[in-house]
Amino acid sequence: MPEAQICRASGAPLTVVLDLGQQPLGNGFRAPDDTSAEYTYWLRCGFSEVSSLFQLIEQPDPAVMFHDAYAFRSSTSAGMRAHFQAHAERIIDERLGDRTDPFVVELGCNDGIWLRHFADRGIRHAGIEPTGEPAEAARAAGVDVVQEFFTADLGTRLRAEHGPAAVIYAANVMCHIPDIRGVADGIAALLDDDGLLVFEDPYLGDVIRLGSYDQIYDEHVFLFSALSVQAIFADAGLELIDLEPLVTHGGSMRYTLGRHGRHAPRPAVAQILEQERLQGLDRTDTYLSFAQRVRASATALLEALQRARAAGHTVAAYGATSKSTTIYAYAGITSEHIDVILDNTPNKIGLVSPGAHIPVVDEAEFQTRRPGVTFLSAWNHQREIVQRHAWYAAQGGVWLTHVPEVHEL
Ligand code: DWN
Repeated sequence: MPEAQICRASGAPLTVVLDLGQQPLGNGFRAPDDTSAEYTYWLRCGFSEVSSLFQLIEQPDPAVMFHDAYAFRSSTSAGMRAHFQAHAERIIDERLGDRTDPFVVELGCNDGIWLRHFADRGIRHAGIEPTGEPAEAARAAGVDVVQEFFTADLGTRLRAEHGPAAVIYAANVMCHIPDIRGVADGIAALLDDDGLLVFEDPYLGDVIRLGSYDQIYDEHVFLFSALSVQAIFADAGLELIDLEPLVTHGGSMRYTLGRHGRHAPRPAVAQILEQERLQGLDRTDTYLSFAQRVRASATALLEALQRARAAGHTVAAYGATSKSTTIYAYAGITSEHIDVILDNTPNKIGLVSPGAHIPVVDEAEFQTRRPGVTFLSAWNHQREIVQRHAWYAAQGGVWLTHVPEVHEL
């Protein structure tokens, strides 16, 4: 198992700031009758003040996590479909309008939620997607897929075959790639001289502010801040030219970079870098205090679920998320505390959750089961889920969340 006691970006020593113990794979859903030994790894986080990069010490091999039956599908959320459509249209209008035959690349295109809008308009593109079933779904949506991990070598090959890329995009992907320097080199090789690298990921500043430690799991080898992104891409000759805070996934940041000196950075760059220093995102002690809040949050959630049980309630979770795997394993939550997890992803239904082995059932069963208490494990989709099920609270059902602290909605 790859283990880094040194920072993957700077090579500087890491300080261990958070220990979440032995964990299964975040997306390691399995058949209820599967008795094979479950893969686990030690989820510890390190920090380097040299790069300001928050990262996992150990990460399972990418091939173990991102295989052909990779469970997550981007298009399960109507809110996310709208988010990616709006962004694709903005890129087409603002960035591609005056270009002749531009080439657009997305790293980790999953089921084609973003790139399908380029395919629909006949724009040359390539979706890089190593996992088989999501790649198939993207192809079915008309997307041209290259079924590989993105590397420096692939960046060079793509340029030789298709020419330079006007835009390289990645959503919730960059933070998954351990060889971040190799990726930066591949992007530098592929990007047009005035091209843009645009990517969005869960934002470290929001994780610290909200105590959303469930953003930490095997797939997220990094949680980025603007400070760390600036440090990572500097060696590849790229600089930050814009930053946009997003509400998606409970708090994300969209980073826009270009070749050094080719674009005037927007004022948001200096403002957010300064805000991050004020929040202490460049200091080890910030993460050591965060670790204490994480322990308290996990204990409070377990106790809330125990109280629900003691009061005789049936208990469900809403959303078979990768994130909740971290919570269940760290807090010691199992099928003794939660009866079922409701979810709308066809390939998760009928399986049990990683580690905790809680059955995943169709979200349509929410109406018939009417659990007394429902832990909103997909808290990042709160508005979409809670609004759609307004009947639940109206009939006395209780939503429970752990963000920003454990409380009833
Ligand atoms: O970075 C990642 C993000 C983007 O997606 C990946 N590493 C893996 C995955 O993380 P996650 O599983 O924590 O993502 P979500 O989007 O929080 O998962 C939501 C889950 O809830 C999905 O299984 C779908 C389900 N869901 C549902 O059943 N009904 C979601 C919505 C909105 C719904 O209405």
